[in-house]
Amino acid sequence: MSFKGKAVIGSLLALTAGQASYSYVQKKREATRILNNQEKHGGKLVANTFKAHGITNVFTLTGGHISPILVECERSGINVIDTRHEVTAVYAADAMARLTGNVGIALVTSGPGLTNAVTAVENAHLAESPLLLISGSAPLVQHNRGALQDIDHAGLMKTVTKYSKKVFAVRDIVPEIKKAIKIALSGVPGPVFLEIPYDVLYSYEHVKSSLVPSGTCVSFPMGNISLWRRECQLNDIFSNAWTDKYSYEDFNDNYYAPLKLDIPSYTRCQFKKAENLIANAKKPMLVLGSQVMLPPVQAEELKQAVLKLNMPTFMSGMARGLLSDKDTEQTSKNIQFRFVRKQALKEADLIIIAGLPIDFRISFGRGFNPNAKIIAINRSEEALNMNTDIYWKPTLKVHSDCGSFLNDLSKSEKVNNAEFPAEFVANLRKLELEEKEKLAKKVTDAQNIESIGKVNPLVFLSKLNEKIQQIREREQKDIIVVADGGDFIGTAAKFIWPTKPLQWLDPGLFGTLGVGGGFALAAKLLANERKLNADVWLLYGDGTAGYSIAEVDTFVRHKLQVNICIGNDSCWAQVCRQQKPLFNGSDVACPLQDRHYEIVGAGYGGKGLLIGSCKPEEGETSDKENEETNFTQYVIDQKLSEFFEMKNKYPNRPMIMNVMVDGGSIEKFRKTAKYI
Ligand SMILES: Cc1ncc(C[n+]2csc(CCOP(=O)(O)OP(=O)(O)O)c2C)c(N)n1
Ligand SMILES: [Mg+2]
Repeated sequence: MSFKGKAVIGSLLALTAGQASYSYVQKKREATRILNNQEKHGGKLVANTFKAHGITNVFTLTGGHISPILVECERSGINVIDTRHEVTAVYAADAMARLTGNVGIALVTSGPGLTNAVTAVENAHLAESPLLLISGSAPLVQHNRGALQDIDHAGLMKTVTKYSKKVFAVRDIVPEIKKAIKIALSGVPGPVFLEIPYDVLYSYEHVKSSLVPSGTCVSFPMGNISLWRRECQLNDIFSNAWTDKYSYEDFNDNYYAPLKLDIPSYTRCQFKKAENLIANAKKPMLVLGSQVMLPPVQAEELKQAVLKLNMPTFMSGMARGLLSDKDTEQTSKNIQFRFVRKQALKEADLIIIAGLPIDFRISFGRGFNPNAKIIAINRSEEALNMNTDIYWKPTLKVHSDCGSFLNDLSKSEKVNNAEFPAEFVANLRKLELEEKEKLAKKVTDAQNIESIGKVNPLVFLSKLNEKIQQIREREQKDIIVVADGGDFIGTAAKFIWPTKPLQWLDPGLFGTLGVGGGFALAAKLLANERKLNADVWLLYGDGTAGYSIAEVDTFVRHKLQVNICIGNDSCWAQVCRQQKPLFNGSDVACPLQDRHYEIVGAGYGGKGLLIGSCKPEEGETSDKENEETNFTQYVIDQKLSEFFEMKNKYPNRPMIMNVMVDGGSIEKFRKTAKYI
């Protein structure tokens, strides 16, 4: 080798040695600093970041891997709400996000704690609900050494979230949470996931003493090398964890502050085009989906904007209740419609669809007037193009926050000066009233049918709605409804309708049974936190009740009155109704049995009431009185009064009303019912 070559190799070696010794000294120094901060731990950093992001409640089912977060959340005044199933914790975080516009938080333990939660995460994904799920995981220093629950959590969650990441060092905890929350709330909101290993969350002292052995029985040099590697790994996890650049104690430190969100906004050109389309329309209509409820525009501001736009308006998802009959009557702008969307879509010459993807909930765009101009507004570009190759063609696609666009449009002079001939609205109103009358007639007819032993569901639901209406008016109470089930729920949705925004919660696009316990939990907690005079009603199918009835225990422990009503037809009826005619009458896997859910609820500490008769089990005596009772409108009324008395007597206890309904009547009703 030439002298030059040797010189190059020599200097490279010297450089490497220099660097190695430099980093050795650095590591030594760092290690000393870590030793001086032995008790600090990642859980506190997590809690601080939550506080800085305005989080007041976190939902969980506990596990040793996440204890540091739970303890620090409680110490910093965040409500730690412990549930009976991880899926409930995530549903509750989802509902919290939908109701507050802020990110919802769920914390679960590693392995099965996380896998149990997956359904709820995908539910939030399809519902565009921003939540942050954090799970613990096996210690990094034990990775691939057979530790408990050592699976690839972040990999597992990739397809059901907007962002899924494993945190490898204490110094990354805060930046990763901030980034994840920003992603959850930006663009199209959705769930995000972080996996934080045990040794990133616990204190150095604990990790070192419990996980990093000081001796080895393997002989030199392998044993020593592996011990040295473990030490290095440990130092890496804690290196730069506690610097002077931020406060460990004070969550107001800028280090924890939220990042700026990225919200898509319309262009000037799109706005002008929309103004012109509205100005030239004769029969415009507005369809609102959940996205319109997202911040920054608040519900009240949006309501005023929609009233100003003054066109027939149809609300779905979280936008239900944005307008109520009362608002529209008071302003003499009778623009709220529920039952005639199909007819309106067929006849309108301008359809504005805001915040609703053109999916199955609006028949994929199949029924739109082919000659209508269409303005589609959505935060998702994908949604703006959905099914445009087959069923519909938008005239104007606006990739933007929907509330801001509608709000700004309502302030446009050109839009305000537009006048629409009254005929279109008048005709829709006539059809709407006809639909309402048809529904009322079905109830009247049902009242005349004898209901021995079982309760007629139409009569029951119209009575329940009457009672709810009275409470709204007499006691000035808000009523928040959570809907979880099949046909009984579909029927209930015809009768019970929210009169204010964010007062109706259902799973959304994923059609997930089981959301009830978690959704109701979040709704009641928030109502209490905001000191609202509000009742939460949880409407269940009997099959569906089985998924989350154990959460009655959670309601009891947290002193939350949720009013549960189970429409019990002893069947998975929605599936049965569709399966039987297609498969020669087969009802396989559909029948259930009469069950005393009111006793199950009471067993968990709630107060229960049975309405109608339940068949006795073998060897038990039958409930003669209930079996022979004719459940007329009057008897139903009495039973409901009994329920309301009990509810007033125990204001902090959950109530469970098990209503034994006549399934045949629901089946007949659903066959002829139209989609709301
Ligand atoms: C998690 C989940 N499992 C299964 C289904 C399929 N499914 C849709 S409706 C329904 C029946 C619901 O039965 P029930 O709660 O008793 O209400 P009903 O239709 O009888 O009123 C089922 C099983 C689903 N949507 N979600
Ligand atoms: Mg059922």
